[in-house]
Amino acid sequence: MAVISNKSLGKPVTRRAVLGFGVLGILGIAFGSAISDKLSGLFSKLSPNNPLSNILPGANGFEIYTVSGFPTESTSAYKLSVGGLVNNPVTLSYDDLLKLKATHMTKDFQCVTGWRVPNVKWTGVRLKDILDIAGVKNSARAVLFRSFDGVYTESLTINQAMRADVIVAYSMLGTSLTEEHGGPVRLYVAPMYGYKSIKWLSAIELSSTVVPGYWENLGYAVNAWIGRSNGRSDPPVD
Ligand SMILES: Nc1nc2c(c(=O)[nH]1)N[C@H]1C(S)=C(S)[C@@H](COP(=O)(O)O)O[C@H]1N2
Ligand SMILES: [Mo]
Repeated sequence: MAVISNKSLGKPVTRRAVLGFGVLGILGIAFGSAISDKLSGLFSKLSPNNPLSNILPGANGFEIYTVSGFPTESTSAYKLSVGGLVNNPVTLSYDDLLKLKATHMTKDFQCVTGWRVPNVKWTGVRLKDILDIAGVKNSARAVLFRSFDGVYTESLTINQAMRADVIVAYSMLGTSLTEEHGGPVRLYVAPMYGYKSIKWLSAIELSSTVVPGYWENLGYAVNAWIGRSNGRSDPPVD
């Protein structure tokens, strides 16, 4: 695969990523990275609810979203901590996740801004299986998720987290999760809008109350059921 040095990202990126970040990349080369960094910052503040976000189209119909750059972590360094109100706090490596029972799903991905990618192949471990390993205490009512981007967070109630269609995903679109889609590991919450599916997942914390996530603090619904929240009338998913 062609590797092109892209000034605006400050490191070599793959051709696929350059296609995704083409506009900012070209501006970065034409005007220097300072301006494209400012544009990146502007984009971050505007997404995901502004049409300008369309300047970063991804492959397969996805838009690539980030509020805090593109953090990198190798599969060998990757760690997922599970803590808070659990009986056995654990830290799982990427290999640990691969050894757990795999769940495969083919389901749509729907962003609250309106774009939808049908029939996406996902593979990962049911969140429920991971929570069962850690042993959720009776006092736990909610799950908080952190990203190793250091900024993005998400939340689910215990009941939502235990659903069979909520997975800790390491594969998407038929390949290992790419960096831009949140690799090595992201959450996939099939029945909810895309902002629930936190990328670059690093920590799962059980808590006594729901702690609203990044976009939820900015006004988006905490219970982000597709078609039943955020004032949209999309058909509900199964
Ligand atoms: N860490 C992190 N996760 C995130 C986001 C983000 O900005 N940062 N954006 C969310 C939103 S609004 C959507 S629609 C999806 C987009 O997933 P994609 O970038 O793989 O297309 O990621 C979600 N997870
Ligand atoms: Mo989104």
